Amino acid sequence: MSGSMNQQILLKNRPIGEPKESDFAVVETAIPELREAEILSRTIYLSLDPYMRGRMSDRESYATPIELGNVMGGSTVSQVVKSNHPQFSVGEFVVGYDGWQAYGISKGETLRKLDPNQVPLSYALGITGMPGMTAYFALLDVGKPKAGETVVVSAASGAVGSVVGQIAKIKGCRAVGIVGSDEKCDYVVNELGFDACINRKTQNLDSALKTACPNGIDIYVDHTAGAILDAVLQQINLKARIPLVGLISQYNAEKLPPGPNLLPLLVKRALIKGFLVGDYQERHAEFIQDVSQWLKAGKLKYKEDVVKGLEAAPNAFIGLLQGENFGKLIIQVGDDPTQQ
Ligand code: NAP
Ligand code: FER
Repeated sequence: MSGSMNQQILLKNRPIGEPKESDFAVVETAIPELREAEILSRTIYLSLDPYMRGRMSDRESYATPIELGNVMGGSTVSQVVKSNHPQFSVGEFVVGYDGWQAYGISKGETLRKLDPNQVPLSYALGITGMPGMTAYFALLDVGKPKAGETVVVSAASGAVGSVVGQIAKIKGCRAVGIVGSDEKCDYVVNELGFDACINRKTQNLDSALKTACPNGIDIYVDHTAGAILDAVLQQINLKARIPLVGLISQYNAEKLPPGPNLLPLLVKRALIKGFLVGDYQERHAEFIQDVSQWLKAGKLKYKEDVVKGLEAAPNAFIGLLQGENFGKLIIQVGDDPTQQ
């Protein structure tokens, strides 16, 4: 293959908002001579995935940005056309990370062989690849579905969402998709077997979710953040689980919308969990025993902000919400005979 030409797509500019064609450059380059232990493979399929938008930007993220002028990265299914590597032979099919180019050279560490007799080769970029694995673990390991529960997923006809909903059905759950067209809705329900689907562009999310999830929402696999997450949160059930998998509604955003930036939660795999003290009634004795002991031993300090007179209560309360209290705010309404 030496002497042949490669076609590559480079990142030319960092896109502002939606990427434009002019942010990329298509170039022809000579394929370099293969060195020892290297493999030259011809790209058959290139995966395009939402995360690539993040790599085009130099905003701080979980992934390092692609440098301007470099070939765009991406997962590929390829066929080996030349090999100086003992473990890879010409003609073999591999999945790797050769990027947006017609030929890739690698040392084999990033390549995994594919058996074309199992499933179509391209599946390695989808249902049996990274997106399928995302769906599987986000739903099963984080979502922990139980039969009878309701699972909602956004981008439901896509690479990850379609698998989430179908695994939810396999686990005996009610699966509800959210998508961006009637055609996708029809596919999700009639081909994939979801129980219901909502068109996020034409339907009112709040009322459509109420209708589609009569028993509330137990698991929401979030691919979008933004307005969809907001609407889903209004209808989550007690002890619902929300794997935060993607924030695609913000990937093109130049400025983040008002409200919390959820990306650090995803990047740090942090967990936000609702809490109600009432759930711990049965462990009251445990609490009292420890805290009393720590107070007696001087291990706990405690400060009160005592405001005198019931009539001062409204103002004190107003002040509480403005941070004017310093310590636990108490209104002393009458005498305490135990104190002088
Ligand atoms: P996909 O669903 O095949 O394609 C993206 C879909 O997102 C679009 O078809 C569109 O579907 C929806 N979308 C686009 N812009 C949107 C917006 N502004 N608001 C709401 N929805 C919008 O892509 P995928 O590969 O399966 O990825 C889905 C999500 O999973 C992405 O957020 C991705 O970043 C994330 N992901 C995360 C991990 C991880 O490890 N955390 C791994 C893989 C994927 P509709 O128009 O039908 O809504
Ligand atoms: C995505 C694909 C992959 C994404 C994140 C990843 C938030 C992260 C993968 C990893 O680092 O394991 O679309 O969006």
